[in-house]
Amino acid sequence: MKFHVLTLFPEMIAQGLGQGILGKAAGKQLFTLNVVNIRDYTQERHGKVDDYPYGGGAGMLMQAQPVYDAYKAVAGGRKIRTIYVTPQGEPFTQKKARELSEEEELLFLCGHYEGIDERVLEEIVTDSVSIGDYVLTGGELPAMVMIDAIARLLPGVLGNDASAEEESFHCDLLEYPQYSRPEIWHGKQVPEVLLAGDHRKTAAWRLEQSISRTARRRPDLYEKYCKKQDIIKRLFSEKRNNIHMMEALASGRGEILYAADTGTSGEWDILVYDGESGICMMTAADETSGKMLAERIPADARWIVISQPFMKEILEKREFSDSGRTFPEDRKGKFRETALCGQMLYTPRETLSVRYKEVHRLSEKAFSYICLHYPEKEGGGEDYIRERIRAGALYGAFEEERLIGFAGVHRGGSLGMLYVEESRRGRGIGESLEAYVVNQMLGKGRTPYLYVDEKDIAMYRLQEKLGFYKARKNFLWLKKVLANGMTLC
Ligand code: 9D3
Repeated sequence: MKFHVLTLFPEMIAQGLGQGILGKAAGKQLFTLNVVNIRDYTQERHGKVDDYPYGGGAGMLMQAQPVYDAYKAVAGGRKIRTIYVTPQGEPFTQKKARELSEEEELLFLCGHYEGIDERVLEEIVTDSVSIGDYVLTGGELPAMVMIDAIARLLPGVLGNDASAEEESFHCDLLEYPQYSRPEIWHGKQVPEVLLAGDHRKTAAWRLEQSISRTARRRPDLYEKYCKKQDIIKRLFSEKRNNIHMMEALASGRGEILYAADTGTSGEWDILVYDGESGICMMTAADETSGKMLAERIPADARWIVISQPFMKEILEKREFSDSGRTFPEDRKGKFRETALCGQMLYTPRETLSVRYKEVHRLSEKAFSYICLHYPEKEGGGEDYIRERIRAGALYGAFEEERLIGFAGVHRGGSLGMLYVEESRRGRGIGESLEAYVVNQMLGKGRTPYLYVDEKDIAMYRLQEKLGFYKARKNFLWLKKVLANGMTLC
């Protein structure tokens, strides 16, 4: 990633981002930082870059010419995602940070005085972003805040362990209080439950603390959390059919885009979207509801999972718009059927025994091996595999240090990507790989579930042997295909 910053105070940016974790990451070339002094591009004699606003009013404005020339010096003829940091921008969020972290190059424009001449903003700015509702003296700190939040998402900046940790983070609630030695400080005792070493009781206490803290300090988040929990509870009555939505919501990745109990057929209208994986999940009470839900599918959805045949007709007939970030030239797409699957889940809380001992989390050394053997039809390509390795979501079976098979967790939360070399099959290695992944999921408080090709009887048998149960319904996966034939994961 390349960050460019246009500013009147270049030392501030270089100083602020040159320390600590980000300083170290820049030293390792995980990103580059190019700070440009707008004043270097003024055409006025005394380095002047500001003037009075037409129409009057307090203060000065930055003029268009120096800002534009500084921009041109960086961008040349290219089009760069250009973020104007301004109190009038959209709020900066973790979601925005994630979105911007996928760009190759970002340019931040820091305002000063009362702002910048609107005409230059119209020509160069792609996003206007604020860091919150309070008044600062300039855009330098906000730019640094945003670069910090984006850079820590780049591969290698925090290291593999930290990103693996992220998957278990309960993002709807605030974190619980933590304690370290000594056991008593200023007469205050560390809570008893944390000293007893009972993993389950500790987890329950922490969750309770998170909930009460969130209720007290962030009523807005607490309300969202309660709404989610209520829907998870209702989905529970048909757990096998609904586990994909329940897991998306419980893990914090899924958002409820629509939920209503129409109460006639026993089915409700639910639309859940996991923006991290681009997967949309839904059930509709009837065709009328189905059409209404189809209207609400986000433009950046890449996949849709359905379990009602009538939804297929509705979805395949429609044209969907695309957010256009990746293929700006062609913004229309249609959803096309890819695979019909059984959905299976593992409900016991007990971990499985892993008979084959040489199973470990994979590193990037395994990348080319996985690319070679991962079935293309499951879809994703090399970028997806690299992302999964970096997320710590892929595990391998080894024989004398040599990789002979793998399994993992998809971005949407389902288990999969199972492969064992032909010459090593029939020895329970696949079973052990899966058991290992199941145990990892259980350790994070997740319910393991997966999709099996509807016709793959042998795979059903293997899953049943491990303790998985199949949902009554079959699940159809649809993938967005754009007008120019491109697909994306
Ligand atoms: C008199 C109008 N002011 C707006 C409330 C003008 C003004 C105040 C502060 C213009 C610029 C600034 C400096 N702030 C930023 O550039 C800024 C900012 C902020 O102040 N708060 C939150 N996010 C941001 S992003 C850039």
